Amino acid sequence: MSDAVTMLREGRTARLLLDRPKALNALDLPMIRALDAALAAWRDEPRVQVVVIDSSSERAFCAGGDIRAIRAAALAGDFAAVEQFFAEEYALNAAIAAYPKPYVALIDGICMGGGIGVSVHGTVRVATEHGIFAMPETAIGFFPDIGATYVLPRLPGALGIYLGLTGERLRGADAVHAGLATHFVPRAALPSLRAALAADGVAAVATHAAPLPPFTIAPHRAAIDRCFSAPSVPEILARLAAEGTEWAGATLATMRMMSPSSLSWSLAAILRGATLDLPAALAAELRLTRPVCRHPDFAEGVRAMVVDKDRQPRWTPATLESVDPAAIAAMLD
Ligand code: QUE
Repeated sequence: MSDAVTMLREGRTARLLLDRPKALNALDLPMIRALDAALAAWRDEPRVQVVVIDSSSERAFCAGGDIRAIRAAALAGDFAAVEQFFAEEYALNAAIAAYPKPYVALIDGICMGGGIGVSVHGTVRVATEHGIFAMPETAIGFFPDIGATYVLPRLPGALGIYLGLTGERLRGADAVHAGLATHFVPRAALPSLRAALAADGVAAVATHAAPLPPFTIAPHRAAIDRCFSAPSVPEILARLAAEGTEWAGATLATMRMMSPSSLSWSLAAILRGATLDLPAALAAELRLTRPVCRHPDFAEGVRAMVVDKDRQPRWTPATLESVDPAAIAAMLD
C-alpha cells in the first residue's frame, strides 16, 4: 500500500486524502493501486454513501502522474513498466467513471493531467478560487491522456482543443464554466462542506456552492472556436496569425514553445476521441503511449520541464513544417 494516500471514514463519506505534498501529490503506481483498492472496498459497503477525494495540501490537489519515473523507465528501455503504469492509471480513470456511488473531488490548488484524471470522471468536481486546472502535456512531448481525448472534445465549442494544445490554466470558476468542474466553493467553505458531506451526503454540495463569477475567457471564446476548430495544427496557427490580436499573438507564442510532434499527435488524438466512448478512448490512449514514450520529445520534454527545469526543450523535429503527417497518422493506428 501507499502511505501517500490516507483513507478516512467520516459519517456518510469515505475520504481519499492525497498526501504526497513534496511531489504535489503526483500519482505514482502505489498511490494508483491504493485508490483503486479503496474504491473497490467501498463499492459494496452500505455505510459509505459518498466517496470524497481530497488533498492534504493547499498547493496541489494533484499535479499529474509520476512522469519523472515514467521517463526514467523509458530511458532504461523498460517499456513494460511504462505500460504497467498507464494501464493501471487509465483503469482507475474508467473505474471512477463507472463508480456506482457519488464521487466528489475537492479541488483546491494545482490539478493537472493525472489529477484531472482522478476528478473529471467523477459525478461532482468542486473547485475553489485556488483551483488551477490544466492539461499541459504538449509542453513535455506527451499528449492529453487520462480520458482527456474523450472529455476535451465534449467541452463547449473548441475550448477543449484549445486547452489540450496550449496547456492554458483555468482558475476554479473558469473550470466550472468550461465544464471541467461542476461547482464553485470558496476555500474558506471547504471545512464546512466536508462536515456537511459526512452529515448529509452529496446534497451538501449544492448548498455550499457559491455564485459563479463571469468566465474570464469569455472575450476570447469566439476566437477560440474560429481558430481551434481548424483541422490541422498548421491551420490553427495560420488562423491565430490572421486574428491579429494580442491574445492570438500570445497563444501563438505559447504553441511555438510546445513540441511540434506532440501538438500534431495530440490534435489527432482529441479529434479521434470525439467519436469514441470513454473506455474506447482510454484504450486508444494506452496504444498511443507506446510510440509517444519512445519518441525523443517525451524524455526531452520531461527533462526540460520537470527534471532539470531549464524550460529549454530541444524538440525533434524542431519545427512544425518538418513534422511528417504520415508518421503522426501511423502512430494513431
Ligand atoms: C507538463 C506536464 C506535467 C508537469 C509539468 C509540465 C505533468 C506532471 C508533472 C509533475 C509535477 C510534479 C511532480 C511530478 C510530475 O509536471 O504531467 O512527478 O512531482 O505529472 O510542464 O504535463
